[in-house]
Amino acid sequence: MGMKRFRFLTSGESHGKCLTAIIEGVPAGIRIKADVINKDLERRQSGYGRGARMKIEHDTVEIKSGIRFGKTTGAPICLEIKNNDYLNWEDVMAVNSQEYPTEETLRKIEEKSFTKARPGHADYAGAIKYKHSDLRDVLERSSARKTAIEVAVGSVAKQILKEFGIIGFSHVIQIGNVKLDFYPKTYTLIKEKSEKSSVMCADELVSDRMERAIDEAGEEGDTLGGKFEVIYGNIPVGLGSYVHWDMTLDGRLAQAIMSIPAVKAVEIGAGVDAAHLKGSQMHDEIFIDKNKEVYRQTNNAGGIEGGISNGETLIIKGTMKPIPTMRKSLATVDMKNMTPASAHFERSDVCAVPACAVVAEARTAIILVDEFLSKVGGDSLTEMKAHYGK
Ligand code: EPS
Repeated sequence: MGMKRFRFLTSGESHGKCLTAIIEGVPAGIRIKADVINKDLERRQSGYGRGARMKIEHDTVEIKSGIRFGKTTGAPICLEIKNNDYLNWEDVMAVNSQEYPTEETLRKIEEKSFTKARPGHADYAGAIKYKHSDLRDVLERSSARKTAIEVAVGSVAKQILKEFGIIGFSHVIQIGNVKLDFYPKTYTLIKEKSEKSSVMCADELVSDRMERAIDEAGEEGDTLGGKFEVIYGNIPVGLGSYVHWDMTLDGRLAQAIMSIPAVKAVEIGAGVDAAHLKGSQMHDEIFIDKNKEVYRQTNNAGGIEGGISNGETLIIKGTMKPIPTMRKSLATVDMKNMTPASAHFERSDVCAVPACAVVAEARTAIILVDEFLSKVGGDSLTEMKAHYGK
C-alpha cells in the first residue's frame, strides 16, 4: 500500500544518534511550525506509566530542509530528532567497527548484547529473519522509539489538514480493566478533559483509577495495555474509494494503526459491536433539513461508508497489548544455545497507551492528508484552496 501524494521514510535506532524522516509531496506555501511539532512530541512522551528513558529524552524536532521563513517551498522536508541517550551508547551503537577496541568498550558491548528473546516482542522472529546473533540488532529498530519521528511527520500532516479546517485529537478509553464508561457529551469536552489528565482520559475519577492500576502493575513488575480513540472532524465527503480493496479509507487507516507497535485491534465506528446490532440499529439513517443539508442522528459507521469518508466525524478505536518488555520475566529460549531461559529485561514503560493514542492520531493524519492531497490536487496552498472551493 504505497502513499499516493504524501510520501515519507524514516530511519533511526532506539539508541542511535538520531531519528530522521524525509517527507515528499507537501505543496508550497504551507506554514509549518516546529513548536507545534514539539508539542505533539511532548504529548507522546508524557503519559503516566512511562519509564526512565522519557526522563532522559526531551524530544524536539530540527527541521533541516524544505521550509523557508516558516513556509514549505514544495521541496522535500527533512526532520530530525536527536536521541539524548546516544551519549551513553556511543560505543555500543558505533557505526564503524573499531580496529583496537579497549577492554572497556568490549565490556559495554557485551553487557548490552542479549540472546534471550522477549516473548511478544520482535526478538525471536526478527533474529531468525535477519540472521542476527545479538538480539540488540532487532531491538534497536523494532523499538517503539521510532514512533517519535512518526509523530513529527503526523504533526506536519496535521498542520496541512488544519489549513482546511480538518482537525482531530485522541484520548484513552481503557487501561487494563479500568474503562471510561460514560463519555462527556461533546467532542470539545472530551478533548479538553482528556488534555488535563495524566493518562489522557476524559474523566478525573477514571483517570485516578487508571493511574492506580498502572502503579499496581508496576509494583508487580508487570505491564498494562488498553484502548484509545482517535477522532477527526470536518473531513469532506469522498476520501478513499470502493473501487479497489487497497483504496478503501477504512482499510488504509486500519493498516496505519494496526502497524503501531503493540496494537492488536482496530475498530471503525461501532467496530466489534456491529456483530450484535441488527441492520436497523446499525445503519445511520439519512435525513434532510430545510436547507436541503443532509444530516444523521447516529454515527455507527464512524464516518466511513463503502470505504469512502461520508462527511461525518471519523471515529477509530485501537487496542494496545501490554508492553512485552517487563521485569516479571517470562519463559523463553536462549537463542545462543537454544536452551530454556528467562526473558531479557531492559528498563521499560509500565503502560504506554496514552503515547500509543498520540501515535495513532499522527498516523491517521498521515493517511487523511495523503487522501486529501490526492483528491484536491495542486502544487501550492493557493492552488489547493482554489480547487477545494472553501
Ligand atoms: C521508547 C523508548 C524506549 C522504550 C520504549 C519506547 O527506550 P529504552 O529502550 O531506552 O528504554 O522505552 O520501547 C519499548 C518499551 C519497546 O518495547 O519497544 C519511546 O521513545 O517511545
